[in-house]
Amino acid sequence: MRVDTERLIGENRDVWARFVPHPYMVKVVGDPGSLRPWVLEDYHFVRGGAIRFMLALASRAPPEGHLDFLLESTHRLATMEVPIFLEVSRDLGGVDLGREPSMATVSYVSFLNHLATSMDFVYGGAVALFAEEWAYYQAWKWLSGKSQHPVLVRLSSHWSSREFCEYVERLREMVEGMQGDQKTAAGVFRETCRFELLFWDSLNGPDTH
Ligand code: MP5
Repeated sequence: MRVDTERLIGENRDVWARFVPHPYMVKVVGDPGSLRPWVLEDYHFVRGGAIRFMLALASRAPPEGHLDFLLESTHRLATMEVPIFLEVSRDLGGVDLGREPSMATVSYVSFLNHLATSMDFVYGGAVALFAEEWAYYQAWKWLSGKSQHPVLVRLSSHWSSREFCEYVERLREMVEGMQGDQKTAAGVFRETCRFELLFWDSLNGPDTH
């Protein structure tokens, strides 16, 4: 059976309502300096988590199918996104990226890595990758145009760009083009969305700095 991504998105309206826009994003628009905890957390998410997660997924992708796409996307993260964190950290007056991340970030990353290694390619990692990228696209698209602060413009122009949108749509096609079980996909999709919400909630919470 084909996985229906619109249905997955529609079933999680309660989650989107809580983070598009997320109260933390609203705070950031008013005070871009409050983005500092995000820089640390997302740097760890991407550097220590997403890159390895995508490599693990690529290692299980059928060679005639999505291998090249996943490898290119992983390369883009390592070469384009990691420098963004360094640049933004500097522009916000220096964020110590060596500090340990919150347990929300640590558990989100281990959830993704568990999926990539323990479930089969479709049901696990591909659905989760689509969910986290789709969620991020929505979050940053909301912010786009709401502030002229150079750091916010820099970040929203990356995660809500046309290129990023095309990448998310390509992930959607990848998920829809595979044979999958909608119920399992729905479980993975929902858990990923809830982790995404937890990530944003924790930026407002006591576990970060
Ligand atoms: C993404 C991210 C987007 N950077 N951080 C979180 C918490 N969720 C999603 O992923 P990518 O691979 O950086 O575009």
